[in-house]
Amino acid sequence: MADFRASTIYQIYPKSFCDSNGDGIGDIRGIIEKLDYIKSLGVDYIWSTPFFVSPLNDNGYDVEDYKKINPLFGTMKDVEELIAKAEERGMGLMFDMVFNHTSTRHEWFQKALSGDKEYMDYYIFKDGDPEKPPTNWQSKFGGSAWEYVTSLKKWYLHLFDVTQADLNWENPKVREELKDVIRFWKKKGVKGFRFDVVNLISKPDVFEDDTLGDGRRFYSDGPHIHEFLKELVADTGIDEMVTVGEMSSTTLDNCIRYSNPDEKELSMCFNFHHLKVDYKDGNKWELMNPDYRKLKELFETWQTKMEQKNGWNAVFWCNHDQPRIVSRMGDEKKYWKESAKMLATCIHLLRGTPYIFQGEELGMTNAGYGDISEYRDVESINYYQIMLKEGKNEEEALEVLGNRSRDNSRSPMQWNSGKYAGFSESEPWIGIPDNHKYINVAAEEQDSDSILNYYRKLVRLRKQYAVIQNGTIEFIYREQPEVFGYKRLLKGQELLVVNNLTGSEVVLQEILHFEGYEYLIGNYPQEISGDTLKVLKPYESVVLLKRI
Ligand code: TEU
Ligand code: CA
Repeated sequence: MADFRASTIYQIYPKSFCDSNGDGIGDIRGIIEKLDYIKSLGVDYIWSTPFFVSPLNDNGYDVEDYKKINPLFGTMKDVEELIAKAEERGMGLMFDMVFNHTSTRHEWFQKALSGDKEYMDYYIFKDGDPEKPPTNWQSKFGGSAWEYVTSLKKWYLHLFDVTQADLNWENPKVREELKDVIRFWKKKGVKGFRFDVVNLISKPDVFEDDTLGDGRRFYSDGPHIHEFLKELVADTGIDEMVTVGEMSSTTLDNCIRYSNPDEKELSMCFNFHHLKVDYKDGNKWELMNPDYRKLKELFETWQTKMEQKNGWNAVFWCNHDQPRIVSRMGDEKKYWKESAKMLATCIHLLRGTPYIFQGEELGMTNAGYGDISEYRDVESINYYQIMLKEGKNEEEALEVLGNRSRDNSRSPMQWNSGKYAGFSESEPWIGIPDNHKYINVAAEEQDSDSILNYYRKLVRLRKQYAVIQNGTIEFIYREQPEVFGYKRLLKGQELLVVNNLTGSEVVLQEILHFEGYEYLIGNYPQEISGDTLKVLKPYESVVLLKRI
């Protein structure tokens, strides 16, 4: 399998990718049907979000059985075929391991509920007064992070939905159970793993109220996190496999340790700081325009420090929890193509492993649902009610969801301009935006200048040029917020990447000199004459290479 430093990874959300049996819900045979399309993108690995047995309260991130396939998505045979057929095409499967919590339907939790002490210790149960939760910690989906069980006269911790009970990683039996899950899928031929909110698994020895926040400072990058990761990786022998940890509210120092090869923990990390630069006062549910200065500072810090300390970033704009980037930081209308290509250029030439979330390569936009009845996501439905309680009216709350809801990325993949966008023969579980009539694979295949074909070029460049894979990075135009520029350097090669983050022309504070450089890629017809550049067009990207 390809080295992750030269690789690009494609993320699939099975429920919304392709429906093979006409029930309006995407499935595993649907992924198998589209393997040639995925291969045509040039990607090396496919990360699929969970399709294990689950009541789907959080679309599979509430796992009831880690070793069984949810019949809604298919069978174990389908999964084995998917792994084999992907491998035939030189692609590896990365499975999503949700090890911070299980569904409360999981047999372990059911046994705990029946009062079985051994299994109660698989979770975090606390005595306490039924009127007062053990701490003031908040669930990330809103409300208290504690649920009282009358029959046990105890509270249990759930950092996410009430049906997602946090596991007690202090318990070696729990750690053994989860290692077994890894060994099970490794034997099935899975080539890598994504670990869900894995930096939240180590809870503090003492559970106390958070007088400053919602409790996350007590359990994010917790006391034994590096020990637990080292043990998990060593005991399951996955050090050579491609692994990525989703790190919620994490720190740079911890992510350097998580991804530095000497630490023998993970290959790389997802951090989300760059996706909070449009959160007003850090609040996801308060809208503001992206703070480009902050965005650039974050990228520069995480890129240069990870380089200095030999850590490795996963670089991405989109996933199944984030709104669509072209809607968020680009332009859905006049400069839709240019802005989508510019945003891709910004991250695909950085130092790190790029991730493409299904539909991002088409420039898919936020779904634009107009009524709360069109939303499906537990977090969005909860916060709609919370926003109304906090005084927003329905229109205001819907506007926030229209920009922030996770459902914006969960609308069905748009394969063609058909009634259900080629996703299914019947009405999908969630709505499809009208713009699927022109934003779809079939249309963009025909257009050599499409966003789809631009993504293919970017993926190819990373394979072709060692400077993109392993070059050092140096940021330029640091003082000009609307210009996102950097150089990648490796003996013999120098790459110059300049992007205009805005929809207006930008005069470069320093003229860009590039004599001896060749034009590599850009999102406007190549009109660069001479060897200087003074003005960038709206959302323009220019990438130049010099062989030194
Ligand atoms: O997401 C973790 C996570 O932190 C997200 O919930 C994110 O912060 C939030 O959606 C942004 O508002 C992971 C999975 O990616 C997500 O789909 C699951 O819901 C969550 O964990 C619980 O498993
Ligand atoms: Ca289906």
